[in-house]
Amino acid sequence: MRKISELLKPMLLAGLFFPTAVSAQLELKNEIPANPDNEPVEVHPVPHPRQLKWQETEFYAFFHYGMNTYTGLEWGNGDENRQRFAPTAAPNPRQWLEVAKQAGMRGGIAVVKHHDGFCLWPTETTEHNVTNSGNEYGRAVNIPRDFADAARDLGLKYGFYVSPWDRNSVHYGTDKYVKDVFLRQCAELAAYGTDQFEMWFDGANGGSGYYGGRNTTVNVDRATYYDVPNLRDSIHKVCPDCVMWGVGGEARWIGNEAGWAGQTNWSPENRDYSPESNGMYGTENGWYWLPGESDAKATNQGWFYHDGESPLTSERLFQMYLETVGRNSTLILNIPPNKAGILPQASVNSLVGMGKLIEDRLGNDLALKARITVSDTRTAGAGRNYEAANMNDGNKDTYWASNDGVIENTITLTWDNAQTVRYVEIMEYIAKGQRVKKFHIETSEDGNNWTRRASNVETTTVGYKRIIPLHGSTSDSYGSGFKAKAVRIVIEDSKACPLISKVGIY
Ligand code: FUL
Repeated sequence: MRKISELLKPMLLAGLFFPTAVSAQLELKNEIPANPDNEPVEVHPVPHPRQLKWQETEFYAFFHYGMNTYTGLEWGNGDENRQRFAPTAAPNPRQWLEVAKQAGMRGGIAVVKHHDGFCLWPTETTEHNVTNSGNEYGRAVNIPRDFADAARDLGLKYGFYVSPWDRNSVHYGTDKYVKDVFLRQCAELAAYGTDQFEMWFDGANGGSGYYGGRNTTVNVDRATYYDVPNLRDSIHKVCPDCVMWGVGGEARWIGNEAGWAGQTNWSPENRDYSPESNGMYGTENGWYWLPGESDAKATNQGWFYHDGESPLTSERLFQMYLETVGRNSTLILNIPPNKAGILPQASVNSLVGMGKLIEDRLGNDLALKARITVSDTRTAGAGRNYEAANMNDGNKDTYWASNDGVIENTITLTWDNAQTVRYVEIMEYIAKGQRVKKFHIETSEDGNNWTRRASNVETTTVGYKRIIPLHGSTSDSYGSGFKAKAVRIVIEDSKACPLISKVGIY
């Protein structure tokens, strides 16, 4: 390889540079950026602020409702007679969201167009919409409007599922479909509220369909066909906090529809990952922030309502919660509205039961009345400290940190009297990147002798939130608990000094 000086020589001889300019350019600046708060440096990649807000939604509902509710299909072909959309009563998205709230959810996403292309709002992009449906109830439907209004009223986040694949549109597969149908539909939906938290674009893209009578198969390259960069930019201009899921590239599919994430689950990921094999786990040294979302059904049949379906038990749903929200993923749990456009009572009971389990089991944080001590505390800065007490102050913006280079750490919570403990919750301050690689948990009945708990669990990553059932099982997680005067979290390995914003003990 030629030395730089040799490369520069001809230029200097040609009089292109003055020697002083060259030396000024080559001189390495040794400036240390001001850091009056002694803040730890980020471990890249880090989340965009909208991804952070999205992550905090944690647990939200999915509502598959539409033409399929009346045809009994899961994937309509696109040739369904519009008259078949005929609700037996006025659909009531407010009831959907009230149940979601009682289940402990913080938001919901409504399907407003599935692969059959039938739109649940009066769109200008296609005739295949509610205004041409079979009865008065149907013609009055405007799910995005009513869903957004109800969500705001109930203090919940909301968003819409709009299928990029459209088996009805004669234009599907052409540029015209993307510009005049799909992007315009997304823009129409964005107009229902600038405070949307997520737009959902499913992965099923292209194949056979009606396509306006063409009755053919249309295949597209989903990576390029939908003009995603343009879509993302235009939606973000109006809905700055709206995470574009799936083809939007801001949150990843967890890779199964069974309601579980890997015990080891990194939010960093690479662009070329395989969702089916790696979605559950992420990639430790992945290049960009692509957090996992787990979509799962709360009922035993399809995504849409089917006669004869029944809900999963509240216990099973609680297990899903532990295996998703408790493993650094969000959970989007599907509850199908029925032909009357409401959630059936059996689903309501199961969901409300789930909410009660979450509240009963994870609602009384014993850490709030514990003393917290740590093996090392980062030196405070002018305007910020990194004290252990930041982990049980109820403030997500404060965190405990150790000094740079101090990777192994212990966090100990102690009570005067023994408590019965079953779950430990740990949250990293992920705004500065996901760090923890290995930890374990111990309890002590007398405050002196320690026993390792959940030793069968992969206590590797933490991420935004990790919940560990101390007896090691998520399927029968409650049990009788352990008597403990103290609980100790031992951090064994981390990409850099760990930053923990919360420890909860239940
Ligand atoms: C998939 C779709 O094909 C299913 O019908 C369902 O909507 C699911 C949540 O996403 O991609």
